[in-house]
Parts: sequence; C-alpha cells; structure tokens
Amino acid sequence: MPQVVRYTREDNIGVITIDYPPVNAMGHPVRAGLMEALQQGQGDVRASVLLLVCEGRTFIAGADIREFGKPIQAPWLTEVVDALENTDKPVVAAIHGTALGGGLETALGCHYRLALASARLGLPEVKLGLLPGAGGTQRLPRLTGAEAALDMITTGRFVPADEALSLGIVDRVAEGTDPKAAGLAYARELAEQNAAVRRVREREDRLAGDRGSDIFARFRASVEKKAKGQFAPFRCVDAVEAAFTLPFEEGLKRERELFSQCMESPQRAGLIHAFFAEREVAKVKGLSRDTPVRDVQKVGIIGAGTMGGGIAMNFANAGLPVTIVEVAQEALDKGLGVIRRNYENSAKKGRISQQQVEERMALIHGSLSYEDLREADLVIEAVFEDMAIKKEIFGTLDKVCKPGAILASNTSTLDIDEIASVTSRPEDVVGMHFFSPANVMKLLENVRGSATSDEVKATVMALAKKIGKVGVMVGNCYGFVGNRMLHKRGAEATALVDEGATPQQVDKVLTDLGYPMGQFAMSDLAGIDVGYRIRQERRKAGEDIPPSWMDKLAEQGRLGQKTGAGVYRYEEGSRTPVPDPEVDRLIAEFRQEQGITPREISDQEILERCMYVMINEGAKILEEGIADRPLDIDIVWIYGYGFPAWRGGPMFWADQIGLDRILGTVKGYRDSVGGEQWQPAVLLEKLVAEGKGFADL
Ligand code: 3H9
Repeated sequence: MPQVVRYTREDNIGVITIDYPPVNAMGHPVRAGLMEALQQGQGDVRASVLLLVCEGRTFIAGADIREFGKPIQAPWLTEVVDALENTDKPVVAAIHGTALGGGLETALGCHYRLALASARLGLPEVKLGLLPGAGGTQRLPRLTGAEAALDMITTGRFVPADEALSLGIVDRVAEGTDPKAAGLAYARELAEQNAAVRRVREREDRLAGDRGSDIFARFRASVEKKAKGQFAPFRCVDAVEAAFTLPFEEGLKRERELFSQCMESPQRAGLIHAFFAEREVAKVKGLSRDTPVRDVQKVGIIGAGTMGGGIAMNFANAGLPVTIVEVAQEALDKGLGVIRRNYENSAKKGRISQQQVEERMALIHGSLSYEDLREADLVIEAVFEDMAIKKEIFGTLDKVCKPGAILASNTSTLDIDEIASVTSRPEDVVGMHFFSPANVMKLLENVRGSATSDEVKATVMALAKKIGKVGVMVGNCYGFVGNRMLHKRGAEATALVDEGATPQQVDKVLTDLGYPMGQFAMSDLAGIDVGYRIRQERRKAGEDIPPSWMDKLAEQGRLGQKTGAGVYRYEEGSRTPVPDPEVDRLIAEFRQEQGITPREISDQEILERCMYVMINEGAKILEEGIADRPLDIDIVWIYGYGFPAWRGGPMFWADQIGLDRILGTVKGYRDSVGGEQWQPAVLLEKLVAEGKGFADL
C-alpha cells in the first residue's frame, strides 16, 4: 500500500505528495498525513520551499463526502489549511485535474498556486447543500473581490485555469501534463528568488472596493430567482459578506456557524444522496463491470422530428457521425433546419463557436433510404408512439442493419419485447428513452427487454456517459419508470381539475415543491397531442381510460406551446404560460357534461394526490423489479423531470416524510377517491410493517 501522504525532497524543494485514490479527497488519513508531512518539511533544514502535489487523475477534489454526518476526527480540514498557511517556508500548490471545495481551500492555504492549463478550480459545496467550510468564503474574496467569489460560491461553477489566473486565484498556468515537474520548476524559481511567505488571510486590497456596496443585495436577489426554495445559496452570500464586514478570524467563525446550519439542513442530506445516487446508477445490478462493450462509431436515427433531431445532436456533440432517415424530403429538410437553428442559437449565446456549429452539422447526414444504415453500429428509432409503425421499422432494420448493430427504440411507453419480437435478433434490441429537449435533458432511461444481451446493456450505459447523460437501466413495462409514475401524477392532476381545482393551482403546488414547472405547463411544453395519442392508443387496446378535458384541448387543436395555446395561452415568441379564461370555460363545460359539482380543493390534497400516487407507484415499480433500487427512481426523476435534487428524489423524500404517514394517506384516498392507483403497494405495506424505509432496501 503506498503511503497516503509522503514527504520527499528534491534538492532544496520539500515535496509533499498526496496519493489517495480515486480523487484525493481530504479524508482523515489525508488530513493526518498532511499535518505530519508538513511538520517534516518544516523541520527539514535542507528544504527552502515546500511543494504540495497530488498523484493520480486529479488534485484534491474536496473534503471526503463519505465522512459527512459522522463525527469528524481531528485534525479538521480548517486546522490543516491554517497549518499550511502558517508555515514559515513558502508552500506552493501544483494543481492538475480539479481543485474543488476543500481541495481549493487547501490550495488557498498555500502561499503560491500553479495550475496546469487543463485544470479546473471551483467551490461546488453549494451543489451539496453546503458552503465552503474551510476558509474558502474568507480567502477567495481576498484574491478575487466580491463579484467573482460570490459567483463561484453561489453557483459552484468550475473555472478553467486561464480564468483562475485572470481572477487572481492562481499565480501561474503551466502547459504539459506533469504537475510535479511544473510545480518543481516554479518552486525552484521561488527558492532562487528567496520568495517570501504570502498569506491570503493578510490580504486586504481586494476587499476595500466592495465594502458597503450593493453587490450582496444584488446576489441575494439573483439567488432568490435562480435557487428558489434552497437554503445553502443564501448562506453562501452571508458567509462571503462576512469577509467584508468582519476581521479574518471572526469571518472564519461566522463561516463555520453557517456551514453547520447547512450541514444540519435536510437539503444537504438530499443533495448528497443525489450526488452518490448519480454515481451508483452506473453500477447496474447483475451486470458485471467487465462486461464487454461494443464499439459504436456510427449512429443512425429514424425520424427527424423534435426527438430524433435532439438525439442526433447528442452524438454529433460527442464527435460521432449520425445518419438521420426520414420518409419525405420536406420533413428531413425541416428537421435538419431545426438542428442548425439550435446550434446557431447556442453559438449566439457563446456556448459554442461558429466553427463548432459547422463541424457538428457536417457530422449529421440526412437520408431517405434505410440502405444508408448498413454501416451503423447503433440505430435509434424516434418516431411517434404507434406500435404498428414501430414494428414495421424494426422489421426493416432487422433486414438492413449489419450483424451486431444495436437496434434501439426511443419509445417512452411501449413494450420493448413486442418491438423486439419482429426482429431475428431480440438480444440486440433495447430501449433508449431520451427526454425532451433531448439535447438538453440529462437523463437517458435505458430499457432492457427480456432478451437484451448484457453486452448491449453495458454498451448503452457506456454510451450515456460518452454523450454526457446520466444513464439509468430500467425494466420493461408500460411507461418504464419515469412515464409510468408521471402518468399516474398526470391522471390525478387532471382529475383534481375535474373536481374543482384550476390547472394553475395544481401547477403552483408543484412549483412550490421545487419543480421547475407544473404538470400542465409541462404538458404544454411536450405537446398536448403526445398524451392524447397515448390515451387513444390505450383506449384502442381496450383499456378503460375515462374521457378528460385534456382530450377536448387536443381535439380543438390546442396542442401546447407549439400552437400558442394549450392548457395555457402563450404570447407570440414567449414561453410564459398565461391562464386562459377559454380553458376555464372548457373545463366548466366538461364538468357539466360529466355531472360534476366543483368543490374547493386544498393545496395539501393536491400535493398528496400528485406526489403520493407517484410514490405508491414507485413502490410497485420496485416490487416488480422494474427499477433495481429506490435511488434509480430518484435519479430518473431528478434528471428526467426536474424533481428538486435538494429533496433527494421522490423515494428519498418519501422516507423523510415517513412511509407510515404516506401509507395512511394512500389508504385514505383508496377509500375516498378509489381506483387501482390508490391500492397500496405491497412493498409499502411491508416496509411500514417492518418499521423500515426505502433506504433500507
Ligand atoms: C467540501 O469540500 C466541504 C469543505 O468546504 C469543508 C469541509 C469542512 N469525497 O464523479 P466521479 C468519488 S464538500 C468522497 O465518478 P469523475 C465518487 O463517489 C466537497 N468521494 O469521477 C466516485 O466513487 P465511486 C466538495 C468522492 O472523474 C469516485 O470518487 N467537492 C468525492 O467523473 C469518482 O468520482 C465536490 O463537491 C469526494 N469529495 O469526476 C467535488 N468526489 O467510484 C465532488 C468524488 O465509488 N466530485 N468521489 O462511485 C466531483 O465533482 C467529481 O467526482 C470529480 C471527478 C469532478 C472530482
């Protein structure tokens, strides 16, 4: 076992090396080891400058998140940073990979900082419901002034090395890939110059200009808008402000108090659950980590509509050539035009360069012939939800595509096994369910059919990572994990309006919970026709789907944002939903036709009926093995539907409410509202009987 922190010397430079895979987090062994190595360096009369450097893929990625919530063993990170800063020999940090959170705070305790050009620096604690708690809120503004410090600390944004240099966070940027070599060269220069110790805590020059300015009020207002309902971002502003109003030591004390408040908040627990869950979903139950993965170099897509185009962009962004097949030239031209417009818009916003627009467009080819898919390693079908059409397409793909090509469907609800049944290679068929807008939303729900091979499963999970998505593997059933739960929520939300609520009341309850938009604003975004078509398909299949006022909207051509009117109305060029009295009239008419007398509906009832119905369904999904773990459901909802990450996902949130309370309420609605959706999940009853939560599974 290599030593976690070791001290060595190269001529007159004392080198402290941290070697604590995977990301050199500042766990107890590192903190203790660093204190010891520092003492050795201090006492080494032949070392005139000390260099702090890390082995492996990155500089220190932060405090060790796994220690949170447990008693922290001494020395604390703050003590380590203080010890570095108080050393009377110059200490240089050489940063590669990422210096994040407690990692950047450690570097700020050093007297000089060098970063490789490829490095990125940040204080992302806010994304975990925290604030930098080892002096970051007091030291960073002493280097950058208020604006940059507030920006970095309230958003958690990573800044590239060159920006860190211009902001004054690092003193030098070096080319190359060897942080130790670059660090040694810098340390030697400093030794030759007899460079002095420079303590960030003693700097005052960048503070003066922002004292008493309105910048803190401005950031509070901006946080109010961007991070509504969240606890930590406000505490971040408070902590940074303390750097400007209090002496350094007292500022540190204030930071610590605010850090503790964040640590105790349930939002911290939710966000840290989400952090680990996001990484856990990559480890699919029953799928060995060394399962071979197929090489995907060329991608085919069937359908140049909104989904097909968005999916194509993901692969082109990752440098993979894509062929999009459509039935008619007009549809193809239209689809390619939309893709170009999306790229041009990104370029206008400065997210990509004009050259990148052209490079990406050059990777996307349109075709009217399936013959052009002969070479594809993966084909994703993205036409609308119609089983007959999908079967026809898969029959053709089976004939055209080369052996070993993966045949995927972007269906959001339909049976993958039934689709696979028309091919001679069901082991190569899989669901790859992207979320709209497909080039933006981070979730990729990969659906395993009963015959899908392990190799295909492993390949689509690896592809998710390659194109920057979070892949979750789920089982095959109507709607899989996400839409199966969403449709329960949708049906309940629609019924609540039948019974007397307004669409805007329902949506407000959901946005107050932390969703970026409510059920009906979301329907307008996705297109009212999407749900309508699904309901019609199910009615055709003989299911008892009651009529709804949403059907009337579709039949009147109110298809949502794309037609300027749906559940809400939209001003030309705006995406802001405006309540529409016409819809109120349509709903009133519907109630009359159905003989419903509207009643007053409380926000609490809306919350329970929209959310607990989902949790009950989530429990059924677990029971049936459609999702492997509650955390898979949490990630589907956070990344596919904007469930607030700070509540940890619906299943984590359910545990926080208490499953006994949820079960009691579900039983109450079973008796009052009725319907199979309110039949309590067996798993929910079992967990309650055993006094357990989803987290115990
Ligand atoms: C903090 O610093 C508080 C202080 O201000 C105050 C304290 C008093 N700890 O993401 P990956 C694990 S708060 C423990 O897949 P990548 C991760 O779980 C912290 N473990 O790799 C995974 O484990 P596994 C502020 C950690 O290359 C493995 O490392 N820092 C930590 O895609 C690989 O991770 C942050 O918030 C950690 N801090 O991305 C940074 N970080 O293999 C959080 C990672 O078992 N980390 N792991 O699944 C990141 O953003 C990314 O991990 C990073 C690498 C960019 C570093």
